[in-house]
Amino acid sequence: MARAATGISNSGHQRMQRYSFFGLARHAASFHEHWQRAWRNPVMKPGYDVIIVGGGGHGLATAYYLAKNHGVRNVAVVEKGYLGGGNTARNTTIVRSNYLWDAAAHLYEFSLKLWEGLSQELNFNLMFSQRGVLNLGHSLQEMRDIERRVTANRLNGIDGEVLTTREVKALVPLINDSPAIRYPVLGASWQPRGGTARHDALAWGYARAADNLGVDLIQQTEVTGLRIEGGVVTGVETTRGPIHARKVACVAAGNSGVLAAMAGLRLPIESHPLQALVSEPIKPVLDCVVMSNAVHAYISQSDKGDLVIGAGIDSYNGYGQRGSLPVVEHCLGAIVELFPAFSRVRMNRNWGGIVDTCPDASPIIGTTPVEGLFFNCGWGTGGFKATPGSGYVFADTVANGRPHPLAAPFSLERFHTGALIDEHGAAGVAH
Ligand code: FAD
Ligand code: PYC
Repeated sequence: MARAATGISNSGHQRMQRYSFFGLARHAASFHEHWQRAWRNPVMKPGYDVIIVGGGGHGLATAYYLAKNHGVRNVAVVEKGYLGGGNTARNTTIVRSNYLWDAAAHLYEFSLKLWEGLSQELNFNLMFSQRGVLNLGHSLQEMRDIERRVTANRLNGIDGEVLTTREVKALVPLINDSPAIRYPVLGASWQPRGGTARHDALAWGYARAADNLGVDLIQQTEVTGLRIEGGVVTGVETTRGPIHARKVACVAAGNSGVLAAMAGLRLPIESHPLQALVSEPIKPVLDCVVMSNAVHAYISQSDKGDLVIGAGIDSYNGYGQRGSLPVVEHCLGAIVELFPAFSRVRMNRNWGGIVDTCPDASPIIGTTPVEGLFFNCGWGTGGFKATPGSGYVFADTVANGRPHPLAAPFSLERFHTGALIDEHGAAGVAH
């Protein structure tokens, strides 16, 4: 991480390096025995001020900022599986803020700024790496769209450049820059401050920090019903009994439609499978993120050496965390055309998540017609990068019972007023 961005002095860095060296050595010598729990395993109380449904990154971040920024500590995060085991564990870790419209650009940039100080704030190494993100253009129209988006980004103070084919080749020497391929690379947008982070670490960092502030993290407990009396939420039903709450905040990604139905609400959301793969580890060959909307494929290389590859969504709706082979075949065909050298790399694992997509490819954050019931969902294929910003603005929204200014454009109301925030272009690689 760039030292200037962390605000830590040289001597501070040296101290941290010494500390982490001795910390690593101590843990290595302990053979993973007698490690302390990173968070408590609390007994569920009969009631809380706020219940957060969903222990993914967004739910945990919301809990942390509720406790830290608003002093709301009588909070439970209720998770049906294990913390961070949903899309948070399944995503391909790309972080960027190069969205087209002002409302989205401001929200994602706010989140990126939080990322830049988050390892320090949470005292947890998120392996945040600002290695830069390329979005390739393969047609004249795509290049025009890229120019428009980069110009809009710069007007919003967000870093971005339009690169030529030659400049892309200089950044990514392995890329196929032949004009004769099916989707020739005509150029790209480049966001240098974009990059990757460790997805699990984000969940664990927020979980530990929220727990430290007194939040109860309740795992293996599914919310099966919402208690509503006279239009006001009063709690939830769970597989381990009812819990009373003054406010309920649903942050359940692909399962948001199911939760909304428990309150008699219908969200404009479709749940789709989204798949990704990792290869065997290979030597370092790719030091930035490469995404292509047109071919529905993207790739980066993890610190361990795996190629991390993602596909477009499967077009059918579903709640199974798996997709179909033709989507993966299409994605790998495109990757091999762009990177012929990778045709000999073997794939290790393939998995799917359930992504919650809105008609305008933007999230829903805010209040509902039920008093005390809030929803944060619809992040679709692109919510990992938004986790810090989403948690921050949603906590503010829940604490104050009205939308945070950055969240206001993302209310459910927009589907009545027509003030949609069409981000298909920026979200495009996977939608
Ligand atoms: P989740 O992590 O899914 O958390 C929701 C939690 O709610 C789950 O743990 C679930 O078990 C729980 N839950 C659901 N129903 C209930 C219930 N009834 N009771 C209790 N708990 C419940 N985004 C990016 O920005 N960059 C990327 O590179 C990227 N790549 C992706 C690649 C793939 C393959 C996938 C699937 C997604 C990708 N995303 C990416 C999107 C990103 O992963 C999600 O938008 C983000 O992780 C959503 O976080 P969350 O906390 O809202 O959801
Ligand atoms: O939103 O940047 C993104 C993304 C990349 C892959 C999936 N989503």
